[in-house]
Amino acid sequence: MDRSQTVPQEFTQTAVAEASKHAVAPYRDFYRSGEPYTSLMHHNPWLRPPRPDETLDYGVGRYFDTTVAEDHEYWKDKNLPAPTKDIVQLRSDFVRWGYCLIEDGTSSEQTRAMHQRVSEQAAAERALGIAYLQTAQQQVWSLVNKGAMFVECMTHEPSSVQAGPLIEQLLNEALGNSWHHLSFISNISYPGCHPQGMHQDQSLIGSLRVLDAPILVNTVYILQDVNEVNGGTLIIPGSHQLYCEGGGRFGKVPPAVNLKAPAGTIMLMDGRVLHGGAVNRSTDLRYILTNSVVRPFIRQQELFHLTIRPDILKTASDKFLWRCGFQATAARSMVEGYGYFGNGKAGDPNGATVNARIAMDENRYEWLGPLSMQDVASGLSSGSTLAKLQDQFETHREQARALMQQVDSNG
Ligand SMILES: O=C(O)CCC(=O)C(=O)O
Ligand SMILES: [Fe+2]
Repeated sequence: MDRSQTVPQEFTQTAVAEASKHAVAPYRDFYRSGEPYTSLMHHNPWLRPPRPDETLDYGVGRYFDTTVAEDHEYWKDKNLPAPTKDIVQLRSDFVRWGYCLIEDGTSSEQTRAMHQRVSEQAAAERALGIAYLQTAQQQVWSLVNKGAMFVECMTHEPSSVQAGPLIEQLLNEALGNSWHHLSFISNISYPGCHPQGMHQDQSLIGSLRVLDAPILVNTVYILQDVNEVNGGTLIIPGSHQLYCEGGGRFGKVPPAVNLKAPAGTIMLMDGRVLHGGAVNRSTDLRYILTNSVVRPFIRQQELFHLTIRPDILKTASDKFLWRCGFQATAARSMVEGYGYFGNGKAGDPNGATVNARIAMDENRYEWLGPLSMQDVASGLSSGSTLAKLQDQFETHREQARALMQQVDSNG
């Protein structure tokens, strides 16, 4: 860096800050707007979430002080979604109410196995002092590494989730045929926990408005009967449509209900519907699993590229790898350029970045850094991992090689 030259005054931090103080910057204002929560809280002050140190008030109309639809004055005659296996009904519930309930989505044996696995895992994480726990709930992250059944759920194998094919159909319809896993975790409400604030699961887009279709769908595995006592998820049915009608902002919204559903139900939830973890007034822990899936341009909540255990990756199916973000194209997820020729399809070796991750796991990945023609002459760079990956997996290198020669002979 040449320090002898002075930087033009207009580029200095003070000058830039001064010139931006009263700037007309509509995009900045838009990103700072806090929408859609600003309008939501403005029109519905009863939705204010409790502070972590707050004692929860009942009988004063707070959002968490509610009950199941069948006992709710406002909701009882509105024909809200009930668990069903009928795909026609599920599809229509999902569009109208923003969620649908798949009856026996997991068999009783599958539900029992998941419930047992996750309760054991959660207890062990608490006992080790490594659990993630807030006033609202405990969350067990990276289920992908914590039981073979969870890996199977991520590709919807009927051996672990019997409604798998139906779930995939509905996810494909809601998100387009390609989607990624955002995260797969367990949410555990404990006796005396606080409610979560009401939220949209696709809040990761900030104030950007998504009105045509969801960009996230949450697949919620219900592992025990849930209701108003033990923390059946709070939902404002149809709120995704209110959000759309308001052009991505909220006016007044109707009250929340507690979800009532038997163990084994799987709820699919539009990423725009308002919902949140409820209080648990029982004496037992309430376990659900949440597997959010998203349009594939979205950055994942769990960084699967780094999270997934090496032994799982080595034997993973192409479908699993695709959904976890290991299939690169020129538009996304390349490693040092490897993936540029990927066609985006599952199993295409040109975009199979898992090969880079395996090399890293085996401690044999060598990154390219700044290169000079001296490095070329000394053969230093030819042994880079990129060169090996290209040789082994890029089936389109021939044309690239011919073009490289052409560029340099013209030069
Ligand atoms: O625990 C629940 O019932 C809902 C959890 C939830 O909505 C979330 O963590 O985003
Ligand atoms: Fe949520």
